[in-house]
Amino acid sequence: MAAKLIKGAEISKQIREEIAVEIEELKGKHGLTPGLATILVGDDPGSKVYVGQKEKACDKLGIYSARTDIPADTSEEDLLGLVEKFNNDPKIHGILVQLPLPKHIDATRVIYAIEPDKDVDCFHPVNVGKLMIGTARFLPCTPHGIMELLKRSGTDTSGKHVVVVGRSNIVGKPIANLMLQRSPGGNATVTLCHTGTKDLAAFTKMADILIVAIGQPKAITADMVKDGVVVIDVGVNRIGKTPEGKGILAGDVDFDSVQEKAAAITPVPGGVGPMTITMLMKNTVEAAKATIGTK
Ligand code: L34
Repeated sequence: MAAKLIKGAEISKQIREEIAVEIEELKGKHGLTPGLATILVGDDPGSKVYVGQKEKACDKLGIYSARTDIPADTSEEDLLGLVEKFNNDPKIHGILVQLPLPKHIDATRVIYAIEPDKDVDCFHPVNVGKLMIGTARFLPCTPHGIMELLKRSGTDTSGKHVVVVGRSNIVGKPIANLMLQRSPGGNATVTLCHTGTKDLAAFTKMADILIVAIGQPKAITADMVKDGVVVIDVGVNRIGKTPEGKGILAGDVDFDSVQEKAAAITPVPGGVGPMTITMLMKNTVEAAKATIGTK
């Protein structure tokens, strides 16, 4: 039986409509326009696409967007200076430095430099710590998007076995944490697998909900999952080009075979990706709201 598709693009649209109402209210009642600064270092093709999508989403929603593109050989000091400028700019409520950064720049140092109240990615250790103890204002965009996909597709997580594959700071670690919080959308039993895991399939086969974020095209195949699993595929891998020069994308999950066994699955593209952008918009609005009454 073919799986139900969890359509991130559609769910995303719905959430953006809700965000648009909030923005209207902020502008009308408080004269406040949320502002997002995006910084893109270098010219990684994926990063360019994603930052472009972020800028476009801001424009459509009426969020002020300040995009800064700087060359790959920019020094760490110059990038830190730019972050500091936006930390002090009252028009900017959210700051996003697109990752990955060039090798000569210490990404940790850059993340530490972002004012935590403007850290709409939720990458700063203060915000990561708050996330762990369940008191965060922002949730990281991709994990937050996954939570909303599960919620809005009617997937209950409480008491389920969630298996996460991939231990990145940006997806795997935070989503595992969110899934085990004693709160709606969480309360799951969580297993976190990674490159050190022996017999990965033994774990993925146990999953009621399988979340994969490893950046390896079609790595999870049908023989690695059980019937009725709900699959969230976070991977966006560029695996080639059509004769017309359009990029071909594949997830971390072998969609064609796995969808035969799954109860529900996210497609790539049009699954988790658009949700990441949408939750960034949401966090930017939250960051703007938090400044009301503090000036
Ligand atoms: N600082 N760096 C920072 N914050 C982030 O939240 C990100 N990420 C990840 C990479 N670096 C980051 C993103 O924005 C990944 N990511 C992201 C965002 C959007 C999409 C994919 C990854 C997305 O919209 N993907 C589309 C396909 C777009 C295409 O044609 O390439 C999709 O439908 O999946």
